[in-house]
Amino acid sequence: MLRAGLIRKVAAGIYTYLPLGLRVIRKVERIVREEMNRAGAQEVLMPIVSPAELWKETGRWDYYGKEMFRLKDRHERDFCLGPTHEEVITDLFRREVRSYRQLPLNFYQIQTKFRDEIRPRFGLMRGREFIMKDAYSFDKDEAGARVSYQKMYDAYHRVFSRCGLNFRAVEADTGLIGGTSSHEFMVLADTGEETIVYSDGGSYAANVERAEVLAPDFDAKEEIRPMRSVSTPGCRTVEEVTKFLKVDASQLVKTLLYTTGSETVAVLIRGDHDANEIKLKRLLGVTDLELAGPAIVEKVTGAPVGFAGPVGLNLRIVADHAVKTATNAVVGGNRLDTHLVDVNCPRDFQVGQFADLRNARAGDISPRKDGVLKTAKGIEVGHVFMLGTKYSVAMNASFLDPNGKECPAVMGCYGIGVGRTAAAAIEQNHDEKGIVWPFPIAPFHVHLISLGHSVGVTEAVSTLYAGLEASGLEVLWDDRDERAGVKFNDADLIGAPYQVIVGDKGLAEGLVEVKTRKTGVKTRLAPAGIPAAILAMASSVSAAS
Ligand code: 9G3
Repeated sequence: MLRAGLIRKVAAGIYTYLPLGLRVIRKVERIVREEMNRAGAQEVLMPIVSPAELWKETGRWDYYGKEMFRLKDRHERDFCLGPTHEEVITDLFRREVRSYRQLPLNFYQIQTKFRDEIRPRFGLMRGREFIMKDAYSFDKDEAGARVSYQKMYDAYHRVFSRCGLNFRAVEADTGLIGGTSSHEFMVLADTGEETIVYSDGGSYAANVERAEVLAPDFDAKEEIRPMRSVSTPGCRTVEEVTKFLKVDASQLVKTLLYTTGSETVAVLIRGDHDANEIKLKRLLGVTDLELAGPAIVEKVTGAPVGFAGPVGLNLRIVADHAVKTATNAVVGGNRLDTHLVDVNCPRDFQVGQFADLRNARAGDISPRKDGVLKTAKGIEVGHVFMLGTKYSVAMNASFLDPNGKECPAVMGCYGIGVGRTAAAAIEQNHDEKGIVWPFPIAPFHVHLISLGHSVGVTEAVSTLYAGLEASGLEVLWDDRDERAGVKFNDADLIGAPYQVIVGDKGLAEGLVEVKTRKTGVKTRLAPAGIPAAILAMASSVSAAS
């Protein structure tokens, strides 16, 4: 995006959209706007500066830290640059809506947000100032909210299909925003920050943060051996212990100590599995959770980090389901350079609660029993949330139901990262030469290259330009006094779906060259037929996708 002249950095995570970049952004916005309108949502535009008072009503003014960009006006009143607009839209609702007759409602805006991310990176992929389409629905009950949610879910499928993207809707965690359920829309790309798991049967897909893992069924074939203490000098990590004791990581049970702000909890996870802190937060009912530091580990286990174990540990112990079936396992001995082997639950240690506490991984049984799971990387470009009444209750945004009873609106919220969608399209559509724009969001459809400035070429080019534009194709004519090679490279970099190259040699035969950027295929055609030829090629591609 920098080399092709789409954006320019102004500060960390803050960018100017240059003409070419803005054309792409506007195309994504138009598709989003059309699909929001088609789904019955009404466009509004809220201010980027929002008053602290509203955020104090929901407790989020105090909950959020440095990520919220706070500022004061000349009267020293507190404001923030809106990182999202649940509070502002709910305030509008409570002022304007009185009766169930006015419901359902869905308001959306395409507007700039600011989140003072600790490490903005990868340009528009994770910026601090960014354009988001955010929508908020209000219904009289859960059933209505589910209808509003489904309308947005379907609209999001149309948006990302129309952008020419290969994406997947996956079950996702609702995170800090609260609410009952959510889906993320992931553009599949190996450079994606998110990990999704999906079943090869095709009916299950989830962000690994959310992906369910079925409890393994118990098959203790192995005879139980008596527990023994063994010396494991300097063996702290799974790798070191498995190598020293010549056992497989699945034979180990890791004891992870977490502090929740109110207690220290021991979490048992099989050695070859990864703990899922989002599942753990949900089980413990906390929002703040972190691994205990060495001092706490030493205090509660009597041993340094690396030797913690459940046997004789006087702490609340929760464990992942897979620990239940671990037989003759290896655990930390709660003493320096010591591990215990042939440890069995519940003979040698008791677990307060078994739960799904690990990350799903490739090869796991699909929770929908439709095959096994695979994993892929993705870029989150959209997120839809069933919010429920968290904000309407906090801000007393209610309506009178048919019996005149005051009821809190049941809400949903829905977001699309407009700039991130454009960046994700490039992640999914590029080659070593540059961008290969999907036709619907390409800054221009045709890159017209004139070789030299002969009268023949100049006339042919202006005729072609007019003909292409008249057929609805947007044309970028490279009329620079540059060598052919430079023009070809820049055309490949900018990535318009089709290139039309006009030179004296071809014109001598009454032909002009058309190159398809995606395939590199070149065809030589008579100029008059080129607009129709390109339209035909474009529609065959979109029909195929
Ligand atoms: C904040 C800050 C950062 C935030 C939020 C609040 C993320 C926050 C989640 C959402 C949920 C949905 C409507 C559009 C779609 C997403 N980062 N979120 O609420 F104060 Cl500093 O924004 N909102």
